[in-house]
Amino acid sequence: MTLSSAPDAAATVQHASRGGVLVVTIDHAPVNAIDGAVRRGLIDAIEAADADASVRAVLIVGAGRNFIAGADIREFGKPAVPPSLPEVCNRIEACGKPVVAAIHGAALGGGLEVALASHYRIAVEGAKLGLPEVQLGLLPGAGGTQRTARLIGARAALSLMLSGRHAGAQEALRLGLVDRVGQSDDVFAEGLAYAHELIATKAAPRRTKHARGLADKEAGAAAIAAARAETQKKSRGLLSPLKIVDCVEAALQLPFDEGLRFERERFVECRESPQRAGLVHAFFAERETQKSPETRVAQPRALNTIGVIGGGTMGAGIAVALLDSGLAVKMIERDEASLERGRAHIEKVYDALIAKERITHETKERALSRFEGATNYDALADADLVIEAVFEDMEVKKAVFAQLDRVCKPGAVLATNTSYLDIDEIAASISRPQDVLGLHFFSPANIMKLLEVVVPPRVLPDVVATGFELAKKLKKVAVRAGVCDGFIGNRMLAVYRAAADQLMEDGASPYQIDRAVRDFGFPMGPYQVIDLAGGDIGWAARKRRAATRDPDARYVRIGDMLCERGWFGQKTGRGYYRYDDGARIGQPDAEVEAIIEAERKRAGVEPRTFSDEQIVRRYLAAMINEGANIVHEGIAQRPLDVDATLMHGFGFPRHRGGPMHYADTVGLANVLADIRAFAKDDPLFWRASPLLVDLVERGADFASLNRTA
Ligand code: 3H9
Repeated sequence: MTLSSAPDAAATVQHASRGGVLVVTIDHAPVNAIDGAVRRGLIDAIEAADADASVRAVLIVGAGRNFIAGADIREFGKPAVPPSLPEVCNRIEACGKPVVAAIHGAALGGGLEVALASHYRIAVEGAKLGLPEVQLGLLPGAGGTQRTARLIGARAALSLMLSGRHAGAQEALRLGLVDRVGQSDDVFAEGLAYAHELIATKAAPRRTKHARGLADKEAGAAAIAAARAETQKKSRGLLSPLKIVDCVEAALQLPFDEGLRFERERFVECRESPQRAGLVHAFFAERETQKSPETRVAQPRALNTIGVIGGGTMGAGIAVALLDSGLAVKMIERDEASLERGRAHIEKVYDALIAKERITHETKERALSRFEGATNYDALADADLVIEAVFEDMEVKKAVFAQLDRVCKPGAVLATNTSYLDIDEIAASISRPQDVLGLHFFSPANIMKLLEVVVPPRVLPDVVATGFELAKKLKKVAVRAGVCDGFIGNRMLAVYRAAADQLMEDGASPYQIDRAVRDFGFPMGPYQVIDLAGGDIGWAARKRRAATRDPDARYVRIGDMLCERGWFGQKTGRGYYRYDDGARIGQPDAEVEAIIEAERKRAGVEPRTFSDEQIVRRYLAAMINEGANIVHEGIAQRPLDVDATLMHGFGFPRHRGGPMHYADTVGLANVLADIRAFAKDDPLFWRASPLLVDLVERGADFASLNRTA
C-alpha cells in the first residue's frame, strides 16, 4: 500500500505500513539527495503516520546504496522550493510516534540531519555519517549544528563539522550519533526489528533537541574557545568554519528555537556567498571531468599488473600511488644499482609516512610485497599497463617504447608520463599507436590528485577509458587533455609565470608577488613553488624552447640568472629566497633584489609600483586568457576541465572554483578590458583569446560552455 499526495513526492518518498510500522523509503537516485519532492514526501509521510492510529512507529530508510547524501546541491542558487529542510526536520522530530532512522551508505549533511531529527538511530556496517557542509562553503543548516552539539557534545560536534570527515558505524556508535549498530548489513530488516522492539517496549519519541550533551557548560565553552582559536589560524579566509563555531556557541547559550534561527541566518549567508558557489562548482567539476567521450562508449581494459619504467622521483612516486591502491607493480631500471635506488626512493616515501605515524610498518611491508623490480624488459610480458617515467627526451622515450612494443602482450596499454613531448610522435614510432596515451602525473605523484589523461589522435577509446579507470583506482581527479606543449596545466603555468616575471621586472618584488598570490588563496606564490620544485627544471624547459621562441616576445632573464649562479632553490640553499642552515621557509634575499634591479636597468625598464590587487589581476588575467585558448583549441573539453586541473595540480584555491569559474564571477567583460589595457604595453603577450572575445560579444560566460559540452 502506498499513500502519498503530490505525485513527485510519492515517486521519491514512498510510505507503506508493515505491521504497525510506517516504512518511509526515500528513493531518489543516484544518492537520495533531498530536493523539494523529497522534502514534501517526508512531511507527507510523517503527517500520515500521525494521522493513522494503526501506525505505532515510523522507520525511515534509503533505497539503493545510501541513506541520504544530503541536501540536493543542485538547488543552491535557485529559488527556494518549500517546505525547507529545517521545517522537515522539525516535523520529523515533532512526530507523535517513535521515528527510527536506519542508516546504510552515506548519511551526510542534510541526510544526517534527518537522522538526527529522528528519535532513534541504527546504522549498519559500511555506513558513513558526516556533516561535510564545510567542504561546500556551508554549515549544517537544518538544525545540524544545534542537534549534533546537544547529542554528542560541543567538542565532538565541532570536530565533525569543521573537518567534514565521515565517521563509520562503530565510531558513530562511540560518539553517540547512533544508538546501535546492526548485526547484519540488511538495513531494512535491522531497522524494522528495532522499530518493533521500540513498539514492544512502549518506547516514546525521544527528541534530540532535549539531549543533554551540552549540560556541562564549562566543557562546552572550552571546546568552543579552542575550536575558534584553531579555526582562526587555519581557515584562511573561508567564511563557513567560524560560523560553525558561532552556531555551536549559540547551541550552548540559546534555547533550541533561537539557536535554530541563529543557524538559519548563518546558513543563508554562506549559501549566498561566492565561496559556496566556487566550492559547489569544484564538487561538480571533479565529477564531470571523469566523463569523457571515450568513457561514454568504451569499457576499460583489465588492470592488474602495472609496469613502471624508471625509478627516479617521478617513477617512484607513481609506483607508490599504484601500490597504495592495491595494484601490483613491476619497475624496470637499466641496471641493478639504479633499481636499488628506485626501490630506496619508494621506501623513503613509506618511511616518511611511518615517521609521521600515518602508516604502520605492516602497511609498508604489505605494499612492498606487491612490488617487483627487474632490469630486463621481458619482465613486462604480462603487464596490463605500462607507465614510462624516464628522462624527458624524445629519443630516450622512443627507445623505451621500442622495447615495450617488443615485449608487451597484445592489448597492453602503453602510457608515457611526459610533461610536454609530442605523444603522437612517440606513438607513431611503434607498431601499435592505438594503444599509446599520456598519463601525466604531478609531483609528488602519490600525493597530488591531478592526472592528465592525454589523448593522442590515434588512440582507441578503450585505452582512454582504461586511463580514466586507473585514475579512479588511484583516487585521482582525471582530466582529459589534448596533445600540445604542456597539455592543460603546464601550458597555463608557463604563461602565468611569464606574467609574474614581467611584473617582477616591471617593479614588483618576487616577495610581494608571492604574498599577493597567497593572499588570493594559493598555498604558495610562484617563486616559492619554483624554489621548492627546483629552478633548474624550468630553466631546462626555457633552454629547450629558446630556439622556437618568438624573437619579438619579451623575455625576462632573472630566473636564468639565478640558475646560472647555481641557485636552484631549497635544494641548493638559495633561489629567489635564502634557506640558511637547511631552513624550509625562505627569507627574502637582498642579493636577488639587486640582481633584479640590475636587470631592470639593463632592459631599460622604469620600475613601477603595483598594488597586491593589480598583481593578482594580471596574474589571473594571464591564466584565464590561456585557459580560454586551451578550451578554444579543444585541448580541454570544457572550462571546468581547466578549473579542475588548476585546483588539483596547481593549488588554485578551491573556494574560488578555478580560474574559469572565477572569471565568470569577476565578469568576462572586465577580464577582457584588463587584457586590452595590459596589451597597450605588450600587445604580443596580451593577445585576447578569440573565445573570450566571442563570449563577451555574445554576453555569455564560461559556465554556459560547461552546460552545453
Ligand atoms: C547539505 O546537506 C546542506 C544541509 O545541511 C542544509 C540544507 C538546508 N546533491 O560522488 P558520486 C551526485 S549540503 C546533488 O560520483 P560516490 C553527483 O554529482 C550537502 N547531487 O558517487 C553524481 O552525479 P552524476 C551535504 C549529488 O558513490 C552522483 O550523485 N552532502 C549530491 O562516489 C554520484 O555521486 C554532501 O556534501 C548531492 N548532495 O559518492 C555529500 N551528492 O552521476 C556530497 C552526490 O550526474 N556527496 N550527487 O555525476 C558525496 O560526498 C558523494 O557523492 C557520496 C557518493 C559519498 C554521497
